[in-house]
Amino acid sequence: AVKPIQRALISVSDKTGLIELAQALVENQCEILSTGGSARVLREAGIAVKDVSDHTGFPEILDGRVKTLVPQIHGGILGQRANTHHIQQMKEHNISPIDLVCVNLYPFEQTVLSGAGKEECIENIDIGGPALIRAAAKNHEDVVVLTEPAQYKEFLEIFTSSYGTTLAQRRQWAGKAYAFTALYDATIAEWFAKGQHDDELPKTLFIHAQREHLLRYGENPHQKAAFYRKSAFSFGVASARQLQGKELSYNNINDTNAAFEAVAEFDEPAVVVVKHANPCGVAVSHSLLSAWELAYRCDPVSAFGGIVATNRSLDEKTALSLSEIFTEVVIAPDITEEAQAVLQKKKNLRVLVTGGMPDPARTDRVLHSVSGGFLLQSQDNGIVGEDDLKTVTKRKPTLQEVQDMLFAFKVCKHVKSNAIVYAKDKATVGIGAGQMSRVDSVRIALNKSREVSSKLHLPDPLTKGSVVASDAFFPFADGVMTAIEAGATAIIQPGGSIRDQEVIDAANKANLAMVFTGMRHFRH
Ligand code: 93A
Repeated sequence: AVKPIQRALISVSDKTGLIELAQALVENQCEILSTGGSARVLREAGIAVKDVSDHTGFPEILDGRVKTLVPQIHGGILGQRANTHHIQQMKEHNISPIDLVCVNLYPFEQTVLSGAGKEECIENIDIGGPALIRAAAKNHEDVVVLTEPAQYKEFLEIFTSSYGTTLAQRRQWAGKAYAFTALYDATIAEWFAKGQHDDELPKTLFIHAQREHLLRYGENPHQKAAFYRKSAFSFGVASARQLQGKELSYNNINDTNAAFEAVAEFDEPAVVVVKHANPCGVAVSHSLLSAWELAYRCDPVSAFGGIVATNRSLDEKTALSLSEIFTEVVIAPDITEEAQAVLQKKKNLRVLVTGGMPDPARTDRVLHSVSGGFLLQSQDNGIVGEDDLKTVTKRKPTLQEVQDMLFAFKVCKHVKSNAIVYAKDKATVGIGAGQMSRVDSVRIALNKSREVSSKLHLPDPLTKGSVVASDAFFPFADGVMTAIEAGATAIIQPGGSIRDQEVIDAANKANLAMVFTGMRHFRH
C-alpha cells in the first residue's frame, strides 16, 4: 500500500535540489517544517514553510547546536502510527506525526579538507542531523528518509506518480541512511585518531568505506570491481572532480593514484608520466611545460597511452604540448580555462582536478589483501634529505650530483622493486622497474635510455653524466659496473649489504661518488 506524506521535515546543509523537492511536496498538500537556513532558502523561493521552533514552541539554542533535538520532533518521527498506545501519547503531548525526513549533514569532511581549525571542525560535527536520520530510518514502516540530493529525483518520480511511497522503497532508503551515518561517524573517528596514535596499528581492523560506483570490470574484463571511498582527508584521485572524458577504469584509478602521489613529492613544477603503475618519466623544472617535455623525453614509447600528473595548475602551453600525444588521464590540482578549452577537443581524455596536493609526509595506512587476511602498514612517508646522506667513496658528490641524487631517490620510492632510476638535471633519463634481479633493472634502464638517445641522434647517451638511484642496496658489484658503463658519475642507495665494501671498491675504481641513505624504499 502506498503511504501518503502529510508533514515533512527538511534540514539540509547542501541545498542542491531543495526547492524542487519542497515545491512538489507543497503542491501535494504536505506541510513543511524546516530549520533556520533551510527555511530561509525555501521562503525566498516563495514556498510555504513552518519553522521548527514555531512548531515545537522551543527556540533554536546554543548557536544552533540544539535545533531539532526535542520530543515534538523525535516523537513525531518515532511514533508508530499503527500503535494505539503511541498515538494516544502523541495526542497527550501535542506531537504531530512527521512522514518524511530529508536531512543531509554538516560538511565535516569538506571542512577538514579546507584546512579549517580544530574548533570549526568540531562545530561541523552534526549531532541533530544523524539523530533525525537514524530515527526516521528506524521507523521506516511509517517514515521516508532521504540523506542526499542524489536521491531526490528517484523519490520525486515515485511521489508525483503515486502521491506516496511503498514499504519496500522506504526500507531501501533506511538501509542507505544507516550506511550514510556510519560513514559519517567513521570519518569523524578517523579525524580524532589522527595525530593521537599515528603509528599505532589498530587491534581490530574496522573498514568502513562507501561503494562509490561499480566499475566496468577489474584489472581484466572477467573480474568484477567497484570503487570504494573512505574518508581520506587528503587530495587525490578519490576526491577529484572529473571534468571530461570516459569513465575511469580500475587500472586508470590505480595508475592515476600512483602518478599523483609521485608528483606530490616535489616542490618545484613537476610532471610524472605513469604506465602500469610505474613512472616512465619524471622531471622538475622552472615551468610545467619544461617539466613535461623532459618527463616525456625519458621514454616516449611507454608514455603512449599513459597517465600524466602535475603538481601545478595545468596551463595552456603544457596542455597544448601534451595533447599532441595519446594520453588516458590527466590529473592536476587545478586547470586554467584556456588549458581546459585545449583538452576539451580530446573527447575521450579523462581530466581530473583535485583542488590540492597530498602531503607526502602525511601519516596514512596502506592495506593489502592476502588469502585469509590483510596486511596493514603505515604508508611510506620517508623523505631523505641532504643531511641524511653519508658519502662512502673517496670522491664526494658535487652539489649538482647531490640534487640529482635526492631527486632520483624520491622517484625510486614510486617505482616497483627492484627499482633503478637514472637522472640528470632533475629529470629521469632511464627507469628500470619490477625486475626480480637488481642488475636487470640497471640494464633495462640503460637499454631504454640508449634507444631514446639514438632516436634523438644525440652525440652522447642521456645517461652520460647522470646519477643512479637504487631503492635497496646493491647485493653485488655488477649493478655498479653497469652504471659505470652507462656513464653515471654518482650513485645513491640505502647501503647495508654484506658486500657493501665490494660495491664501494668498484665505485672508487671508476672515481664515482656514492652515498648511503640508510633508508630503503621497497614498493611491491
Ligand atoms: O547542530 S546540530 O547538531 N543540532 C541540531 O539539533 C540539528 N538539527 C538539524 N545540527 C542539526 N541539524 C543540521 O542542521 C542538519 O543535519 C543540517 O545539516 C543543518 C541544517 O541547518 P540549516 O537549515 O539551519 O541550514
